[in-house]
Amino acid sequence: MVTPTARAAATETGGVRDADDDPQGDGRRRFEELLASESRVEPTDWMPAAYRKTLIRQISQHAHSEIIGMQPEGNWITRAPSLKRKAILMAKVQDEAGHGLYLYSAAQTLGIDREEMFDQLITGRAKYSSIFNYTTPTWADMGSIGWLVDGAAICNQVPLCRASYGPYGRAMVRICKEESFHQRQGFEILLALMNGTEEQRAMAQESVNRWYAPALMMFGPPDADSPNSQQSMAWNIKRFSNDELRQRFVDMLVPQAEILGVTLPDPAIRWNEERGHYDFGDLDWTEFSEVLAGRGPANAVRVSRRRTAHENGAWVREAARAYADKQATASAASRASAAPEKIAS
Ligand code: BYC
Repeated sequence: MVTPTARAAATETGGVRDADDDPQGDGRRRFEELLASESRVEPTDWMPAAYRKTLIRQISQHAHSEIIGMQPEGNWITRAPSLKRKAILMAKVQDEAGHGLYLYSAAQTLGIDREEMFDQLITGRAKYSSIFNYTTPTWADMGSIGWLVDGAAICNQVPLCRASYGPYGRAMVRICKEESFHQRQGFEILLALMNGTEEQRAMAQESVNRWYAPALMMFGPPDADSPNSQQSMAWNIKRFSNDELRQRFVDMLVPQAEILGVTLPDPAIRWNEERGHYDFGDLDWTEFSEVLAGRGPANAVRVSRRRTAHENGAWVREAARAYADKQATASAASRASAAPEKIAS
């Protein structure tokens, strides 16, 4: 539900409000103080229109990523190699749905309706993480998604727990705890395969070869081509740049790959004593642009499945609305009957 304050704020100027409603500048001063003291901005605080808009953009894209992200793994629930693997995968996919719900709720506190966000997603107007436009042809892909995709998500999202917007930062705390379990289960799937037969080892390596570069692209374009980073960092939403986080991720991956016994598909990876980091090769940013433009291997199927699921769920939303209306009528009637009778004087 959108709060009345957020709704009023959002509808004033077609979705966002601006300095017009803060003529004395008190709201802006307080907002700047909150940022300077590393405090949280809450839904009822005044905030600049552009800050609200950026948050709605990032949080809704993040929510969509969680919901679309259920599809590549959902694909393997019926085909997981054992009952135990099936139960774990089902729990993980359910977690992603939960993450989507926390994030849609956080976005709603900024004055956007959930229906509007869903509409943007199913009509192809909203972005979601590029990574979910790749396919999952083998069981090893469940390992790579956990190890590489959830691993990248943790690198990116742990700093977001300190995001200046309260509802977003708080949602991220719980999400990160669950992502950490997801990352380990992916690592463990790959470890089991790497300790298996020659064929299983080859399957794990082939999958890592496909997921490595797209996982590095999850952090977004290089800093020089990232139009939003600087402002988002000044607002304490993002705490590190895209390239800083990508570097952290590679530094984390290399020793883990050694334990797994897989080779990261980048011959340029080597320890740089001077920088104290691993060097790594350039990524194919044309592929990234293609995926963002809707021309990745699975963009069309992801959005169309989401649209079908939304349409098939119409009766559930209708039933929930009818039930809520019935409850509201019943509680209004019981309040009316409990009210003391007026005694005519
Ligand atoms: N994919 O100025 P930039 C998960 C867009 S879910 C698509 O650097 P920003 C999981 C960007 O939106 C993981 N688009 O942007 C779930 C912008 O376009 P607009 C999702 C991307 O916002 C289920 C333009 O490129 N995580 O882990 O400063 C199962 C310029 O970029 C991408 C999040 O959403 C991309 N990879 O930084 C398993 C984390 N990268 O909006 C796992 C929250 C960039 O101007 N989001 N773009 O049209 C963020 O941290 C930031 O939004 C980003 C991008 C780092 C992603």
